[in-house]
Parts: sequence; structure tokens; C-alpha cells
Amino acid sequence: MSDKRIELHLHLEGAAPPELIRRLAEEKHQRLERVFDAQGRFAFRDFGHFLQVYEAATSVLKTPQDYARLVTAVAEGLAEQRVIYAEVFVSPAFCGNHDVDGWRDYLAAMQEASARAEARHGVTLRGIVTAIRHMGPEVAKQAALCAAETAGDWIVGFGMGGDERMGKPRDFAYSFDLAREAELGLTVHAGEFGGPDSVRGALDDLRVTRIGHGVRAAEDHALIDRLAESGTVLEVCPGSNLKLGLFPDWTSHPIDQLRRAGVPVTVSTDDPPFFHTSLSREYDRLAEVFDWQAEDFQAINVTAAKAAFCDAETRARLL
Ligand code: ES4
Ligand code: ZN
Repeated sequence: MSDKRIELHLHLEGAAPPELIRRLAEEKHQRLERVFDAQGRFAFRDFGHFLQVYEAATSVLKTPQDYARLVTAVAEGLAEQRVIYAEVFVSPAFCGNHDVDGWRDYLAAMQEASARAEARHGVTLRGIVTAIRHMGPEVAKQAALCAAETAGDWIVGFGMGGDERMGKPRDFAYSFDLAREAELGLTVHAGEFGGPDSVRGALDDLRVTRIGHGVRAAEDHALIDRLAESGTVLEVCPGSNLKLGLFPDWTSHPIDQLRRAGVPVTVSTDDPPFFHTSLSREYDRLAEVFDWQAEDFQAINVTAAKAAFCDAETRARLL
């Protein structure tokens, strides 16, 4: 298996270990209801409920110091998975409610924790500022402004998650234009709960080079060809897709089909403790179900290294 593991699609808050969330709740005397199952794991019924549980669990993350602890815990988890580089989605909606000065304080705390984790564990983290789609285009603009203001060594990209069924891609074009002008890399969640049209909209209106998930592009042959020809990289998170019921079982997941059709695919975990997964678990399942060998994992990590939004010098270390 590849020794240079890379994650391109990982929500920082969504990677919070349940123990950290429980500890923060205790420290703040905050009650967390209906977040955990009997085994103490995050539990939800469907995507709508997932977003609710996510919001409740992450409500304990409040101060820049909380976010520093979160980055430390997430980096340790990544190092345990032998990940050498990860891009994490960070959200100015959670960190200072889009106030740029407040956002800078959170960012400084996260960046410092990231540098400490890199020195200690050899794992490099970079941030992708993420708008939350169901908050609407006006709020997305504020996230894009925060991103543009802090674009640099650590903030390397702009993206958008949230409920893909809300609004049209072009409603968010202004935000992506703003981020592009700030020379940030661009990615958007599409083709997860939306079909091929959602992926086309992401390409035509938001002009991203990477797509979060994108797996429902597999329903449309012309679109598969377009992704392959344009070299658009898919950040595929199979375990997340399975937990959220996109496909009935692993054998029905289109990652192998997309890869064979020449689409550049990468593998990530999305919100690992929520989806009860880890990168090792994803790799093990892919090896088992699609007979992927060490060379296949190496190839997807080369794809990920080339698609990373970091500077060229950092990227060279990933190859
Ligand atoms: C997401 Cl906004 C957000 N956060 C975490 N996971 C997600 N999946 C899709 N959107
Ligand atoms: Zn995601």
C-alpha cells in the first residue's frame, strides 16, 4: 500500500473525534442530546439528520483555542493513518461568524497547531475555506471574502459544501470568481445528492478544477468523457456515500468504473467519525471489492498530489 497517503476531502469539524466533542461539552457544561448512539458513536438517519447532528456536535467548538485542539486531534488521527498531507475544509461560519478579524484569530490558532503537528508527526495540513450552500449566496460571499483576505501559505483553496439541492451553481459564481482572483484553488461538492446537471453546473458556472464526490457523473457517459478530457479531479469518499445511502452496496459504487474511464479519482474520508470510517478502512474495502493493488493506491495518491492546492515546493514532497 502507498506510503504517501493524501486526503483532499476532509471537513475539519467532521473529523473531530467523539471523545474531543464529549470533553469540550463537559468542560463547557453543555448538554449534547441525540448526537451519540449507545456505543458513543455519532449517529444519524439520513443526510438532513446528519447535518443536524453535525451542527449539534460542533456547537461545542467555540473559541480559537478549541479549534487549535481540534486541529491537533485531527492531525494525530491523520498521522495514525499514515497520511502525509491533508487539505481540511474550514468554515468562517463556524469560526467567528464571517467577521474577518475574528476569522483571522481562528486561523492563527489553527495554523499554529498545524505547524506544531507537522513538526511532531510529519503530517502537513492546509486549509480550504468552505461556504455552506444551504446558508445561501449572500453568506457564501462572506466566506469567499474571508478566503480572499487570508489566501496564502495555509489557506490554499475555496470550496462549498452543505445541501447540494439548494440553489443553482450560478447563484454562487460571484463567490468562486472572487476566490479565483485571489489565486485560490477551487472545489465544490457536486454529484453527491445532485445528478449530472449539478456536476455540469459546477464546471460551467463555478469553473472548479476539482469536485467533491462527483460520483453521480457516472450516470452520464458524455459527462464522464468531459471529466476525463478536462482532467477534473474527483474527491471520492466511498464510505461516506455508502453511509448516506447513495449506493446500495460497495460493489455498486462507481469509483472503479470512473477510474477505468480515465477520470482522475482520489480517495478521502469526508467526515470519518460520523461515517464510522478511516482512510485505512476505505483502502481495505477498495482492495477487497475492486481488487486494487499497491500500484493502484500509489496512482491515486499521485493524482491527489498533482491536484493538491498547495505551493509547488510542498507538492514536490508529496510525489
Ligand atoms: C458538508 Cl457543510 C458540510 N460539512 C460536513 N460534511 C458535509 N458534507 C456535505 N456538506
Ligand atoms: Zn464533504
